[in-house]
Amino acid sequence: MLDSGVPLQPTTSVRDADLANAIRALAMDAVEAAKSGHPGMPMGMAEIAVALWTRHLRHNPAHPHWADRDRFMLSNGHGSMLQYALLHLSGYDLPIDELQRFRQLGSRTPGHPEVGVTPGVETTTGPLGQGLANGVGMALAERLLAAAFNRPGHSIVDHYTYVFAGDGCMMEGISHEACSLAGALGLGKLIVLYDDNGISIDGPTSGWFTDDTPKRFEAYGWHVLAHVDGHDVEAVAASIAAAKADGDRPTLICCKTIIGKGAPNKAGTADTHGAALGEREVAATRAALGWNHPPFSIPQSIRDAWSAVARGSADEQSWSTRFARYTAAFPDLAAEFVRRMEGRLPADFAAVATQFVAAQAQKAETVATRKASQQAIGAYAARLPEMIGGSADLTGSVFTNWSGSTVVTAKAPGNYVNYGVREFAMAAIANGLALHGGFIPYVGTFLTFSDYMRNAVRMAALMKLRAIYVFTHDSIGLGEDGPTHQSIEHAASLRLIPQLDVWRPCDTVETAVAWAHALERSDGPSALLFTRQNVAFAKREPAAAADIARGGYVLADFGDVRDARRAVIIATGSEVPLALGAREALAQDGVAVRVVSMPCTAAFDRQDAAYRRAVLPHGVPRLAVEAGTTDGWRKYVGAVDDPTAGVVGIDRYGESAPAPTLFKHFGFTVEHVAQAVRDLVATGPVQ
Ligand SMILES: Cc1ncc(C[n+]2csc(CCOP(=O)(O)OP(=O)(O)O)c2C)c(N)n1
Ligand SMILES: [Mg+2]
Repeated sequence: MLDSGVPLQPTTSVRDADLANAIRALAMDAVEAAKSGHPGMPMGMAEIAVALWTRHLRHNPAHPHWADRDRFMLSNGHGSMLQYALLHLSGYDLPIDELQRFRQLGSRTPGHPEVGVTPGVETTTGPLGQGLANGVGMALAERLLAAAFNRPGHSIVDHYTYVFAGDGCMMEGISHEACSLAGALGLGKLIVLYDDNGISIDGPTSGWFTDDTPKRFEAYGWHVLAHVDGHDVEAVAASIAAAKADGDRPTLICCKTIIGKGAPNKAGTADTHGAALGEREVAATRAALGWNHPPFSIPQSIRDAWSAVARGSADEQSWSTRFARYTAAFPDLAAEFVRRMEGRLPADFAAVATQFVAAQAQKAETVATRKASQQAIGAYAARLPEMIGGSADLTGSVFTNWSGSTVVTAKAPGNYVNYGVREFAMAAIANGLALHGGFIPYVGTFLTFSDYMRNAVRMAALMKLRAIYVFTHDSIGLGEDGPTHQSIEHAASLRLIPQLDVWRPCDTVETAVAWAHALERSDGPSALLFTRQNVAFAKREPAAAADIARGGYVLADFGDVRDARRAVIIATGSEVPLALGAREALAQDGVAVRVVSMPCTAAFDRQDAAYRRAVLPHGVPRLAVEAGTTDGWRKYVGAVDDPTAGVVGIDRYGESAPAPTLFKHFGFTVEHVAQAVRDLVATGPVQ
């Protein structure tokens, strides 16, 4: 294995018990200081943490972003003090005063671990089960990156992914989705340590969680090490060694533990789960453990034994030496590896995108926007090997594949994942792929099933990950499948997620721009909403095309209508052609209409006030048209009691019928839109 030669086993006389008790003390004292937090899990997993962090984990506290470090994730994120204690003790830039400010405003020790806030935290956890799914994504990333970059005699990608998980993670459905896929893909370098303490918030889990977890994971095709004593450091360390020896299957190590171990009166009870132990129990715990040090005071000998600084630096150095040899042998590959890990697009990508957008404008094709999306994927993925696609068993409908797609299997690498019908895990695995580095994940399903993925989408936004969601069949326009499949509130509700860009493009050109924007963006995820049905190509001037990326722009202006009263129609996606049609119809009546296409409200909101004012002038009646809930559009058109503000939308569920019938039924016709404008203009003040 990739060994620097520095022994992992601590050579000092400090006992494992002292190492574990240092975690216990920091956890209970920090929770006590905050009067808030979860001491039970860190106290119960302390020996497991000692086994992993002092015997196996390869990481460099001085350089948390070293590319080939092992990844560690705390899926049971409520035990955040365990991770903060480990980071502090092993030598990360997380001084003791940060632990003293646990859970306080502006500290680097937030309530649950957050990537980007605390050095060494690899993913944001807290919503149970998702860290586990992130781990599946990380292990998949390692596998695929190794296949792409390693060469005989040159192993530059070769690390493990370790996950701590609790009963809550195992109960959550996403653990089934993610671990089932991990088994099918044979992710042998994924090692999960399960904190099997039989306790969750409501008490002993025997009343509501009686699965045979080892058998469950064996059925997934995992390597399972059952009945390990989670308080025996040697036993856990040996299990991890056995897990590493099985390269073909992910491993679950079921560690029997006692929650809150060390607390004489509360250990083994749910009382330790999520509340400070209290002064008396803390004192009793100190006495029981023989831990006679004041709060936040760790003896130097124990600090020295915990420190991973020398070992980590040596490990990274040994990797750097190997990477230097690799660079000499394969300079282009090495540069590409660095580029991908830094998340930089190739220098010519902007030109590729500009050219593709221009070509789509030239072709002026009328297609379904899901088809336009597939064309964009083909154009961009050909230049971006970091794009890793996939869908939740709807590839033939959502068109997330392209001519260069090769499917990932247990035996072969590729750039396309058949996630199966597992939307939530798909999104959380995508987060893991993005977090690992080296990949831009994009995943697809029907827009209405975005609800299944929602919290992972939210986590991607919170973590500012470059993940891309292809959500097709975006309205009643999908037709006969009916209301279960027809999105009504989904576009509006996705737009509520901060840092998520939601695009609903109207044609091939807007689709090409939306995709480019999603790929170029490095500070958050993007949801791309596409139609099942064809949408007429919208001709536009080059100046208008240049403004698409601003999220909202003038597609067709007021024009020359004699004696005109004026109105603005804002539309998105498949409703843009209706707006254009209404504009023509209204010109006959002496109403001059500007059509504003608004594919991305978030991007529009980021424009300066002058631009926004220029696109949506004050004092002109406004109508928004979108086949979805109306509330969100009030922000752009005006309040419900404003007679010059209107929305043509749908505030009820859809119906089963052919799409043209439904559009008519719900008022999405040129005539109805035109009439809505006439009503606004008639009731509005004379301009
Ligand atoms: C998705 C989700 N639902 C609910 C919670 C609230 N919650 C936090 S911890 C917990 C119980 C977890 O039990 P377990 O994993 O066994 O943790 P332990 O008490 O053993 O530390 C719950 C319900 C959450 N964090 N995430
Ligand atoms: Mg538990």
